[in-house]
Amino acid sequence: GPLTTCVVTGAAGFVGSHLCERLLSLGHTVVGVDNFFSGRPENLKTFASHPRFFFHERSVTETGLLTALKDQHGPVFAVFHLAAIVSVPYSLERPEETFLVNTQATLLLLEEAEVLGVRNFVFAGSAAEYGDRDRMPLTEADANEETRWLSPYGEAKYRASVAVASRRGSLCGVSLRCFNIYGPRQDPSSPYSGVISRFVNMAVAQRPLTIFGDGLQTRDFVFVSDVVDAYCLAGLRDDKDDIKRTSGVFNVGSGRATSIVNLARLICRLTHRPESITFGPERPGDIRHSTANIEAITRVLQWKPRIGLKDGLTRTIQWM
Ligand code: UD2
Repeated sequence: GPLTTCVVTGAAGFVGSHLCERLLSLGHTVVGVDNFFSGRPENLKTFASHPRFFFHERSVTETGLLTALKDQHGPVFAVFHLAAIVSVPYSLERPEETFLVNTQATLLLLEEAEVLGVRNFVFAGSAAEYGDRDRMPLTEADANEETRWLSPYGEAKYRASVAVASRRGSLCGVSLRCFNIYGPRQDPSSPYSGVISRFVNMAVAQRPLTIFGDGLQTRDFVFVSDVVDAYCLAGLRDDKDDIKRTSGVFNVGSGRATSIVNLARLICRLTHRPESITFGPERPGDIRHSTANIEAITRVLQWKPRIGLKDGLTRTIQWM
């Protein structure tokens, strides 16, 4: 495809930083935005001084942000909007702020992008949009107005996803509903960090892995480079792909269920540690199961996950 200028919000985040790196390596110019609310400067280290990378420490809630970026860097082909309040527990404490950042700022950015002639707008959706469900796997239509969300985070992401996916104009909007993403740069230090970053961190430190509940709850784990593949397929489509350039929402997952206890055992094995696992109380607000149906993204974007769990864990362990 042609070389473009892309805006990545949340550029200093776990996924955003990997996306910037990939876009740069494909030859694109990348304008990164992050206010370091949860993003970390160290995530930018490997590409901060790249000649085609430009960084702005700003919030996506600032009006006229995209216009200012366009004035400075020229026409923008794609906006990858990953900046958000990313913590579910924080969203329960601060629902208004969550809707302001995760929903309202997205709607304003979307409007501005359309006015500025941006071709593709790709949004970081979440499996949290589905709330708690019994029937697996989850298909895109399973999140709807009847859904009972477990957090403002889930509802705010849902509202933004719907707005992005219902775009019918010159701008194509895609929401990628990501399941449990893992890989290098995922911060293991908070109690709400992803289970894989926590388990790998504990195993490497020779501490026991703590399972919340019976460990039979399942999740759909998808490696960060596979998620970056999906972002690029959605955001870099050009005119030649016009017939296929339709707005929509797509699950991004492995399509496989892994129980937390099997995950813990596998991480012990891959780090050559004896199985040292303890069980604690179930975490409040936890959903039981979560598995993605990935037929839609496979069909429309020809995306498929390439890194299996064992391979992805090995890479994460090496990074740690
Ligand atoms: C994920 C997302 C969250 C939201 C949610 C929607 C991450 C990090 N979080 O939350 O943003 O989209 O999905 O449903 O991707 N666990 C342990 N021990 C630990 C840590 C976790 O047993 O030390 C369990 C935890 O109780 C849960 C499972 O592992 O049952 C996964 O937890 P998580 O925090 O990695 O992700 P999840 O699915 O709650």
